[in-house]
Amino acid sequence: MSSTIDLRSDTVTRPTPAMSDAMAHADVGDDVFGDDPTVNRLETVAAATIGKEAAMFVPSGTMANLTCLLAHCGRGQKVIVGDQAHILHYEGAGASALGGLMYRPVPTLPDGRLSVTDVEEASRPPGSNLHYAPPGVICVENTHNRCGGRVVPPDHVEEIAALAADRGLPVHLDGARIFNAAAASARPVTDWTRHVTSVQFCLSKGLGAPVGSMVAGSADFVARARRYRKMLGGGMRQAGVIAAAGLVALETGPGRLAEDHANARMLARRLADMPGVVIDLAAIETNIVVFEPPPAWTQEAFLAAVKEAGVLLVPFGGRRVRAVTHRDVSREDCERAAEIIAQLVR
Ligand code: TLP
Repeated sequence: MSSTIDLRSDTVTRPTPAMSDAMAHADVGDDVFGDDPTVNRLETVAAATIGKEAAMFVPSGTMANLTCLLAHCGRGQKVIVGDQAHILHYEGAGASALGGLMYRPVPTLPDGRLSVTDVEEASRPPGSNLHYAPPGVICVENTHNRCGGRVVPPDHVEEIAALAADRGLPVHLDGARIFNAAAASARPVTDWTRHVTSVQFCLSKGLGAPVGSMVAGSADFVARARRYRKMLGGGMRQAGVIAAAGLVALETGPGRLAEDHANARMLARRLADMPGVVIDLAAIETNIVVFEPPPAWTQEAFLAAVKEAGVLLVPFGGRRVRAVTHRDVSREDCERAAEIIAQLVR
């Protein structure tokens, strides 16, 4: 048993034996020429699973979101995005730095939904008024990372999509953890994806693959996104080696997410019992646990102390810290992490 319990992210999982085996024996070709059979199979399976016409394998969620924004918008257009969105906070401003796009943040509600009246305002067509940047795309996120893994309900996505359709705008879903949303609500992922024009989801988060994300949408859209993937350096040649692990992740990952969610709930309940710890138990819906250490601790001192004691967490804005459960931490690991934190704050 490893002595460190790594709860920094669900991105830290190592390939399972089945993934390693699939990677070692992957049938490969040159994916830039379109002839890597394993990548092609992953793209076909991913498109069918997510309910879209076509899909494209990309190295990361960040590149997935960026190819989508570039494929939806032209220079000088607005990306309407929640003010707590991953796209806004953690993706290096790629859309403005590389694409000449403008992020137009709108308020995110505590449960991860967007303020619809603000989206309405931000997406208004400029008409003949030359002052305003024209809107290019509206982005939603699910599960919502900075809101603590909240599940954004399908009817909210439907509402945003209806508004977008009125304005002739596409909707992009950052569904890095859409399978967690599906598992937590016992609904198919298509309950969300059917409302959006494009979606990205990560193979390398809860699903447990070592690398990779998928972009999905219409065949025309994905063809456009492929040009941007190449432009960004994401044409990966014998990528079947990693796509093979992605196929295993897609097959075996969704079915076990409930376990991560139960572990997160257990950890959250234990934290809620610790004096001074600030946590909203009602907000724990999936595998993300956000909390504040007792006031006697600075965030830095708390993170350093838990690390010293063998538990890795990450800072998460303000005084908040984040723990994420995943395939490589067991129930016992999570119980031990709770015990370690309890002893520290006692
Ligand atoms: N999120 C990472 C960090 O960047 C914070 C994590 O540990 O949670 N969309 C969402 C909603 C994400 O949470 C992430 C990664 C991405 C996109 C980007 O994916 P990668 O890391 O593959 O570029």
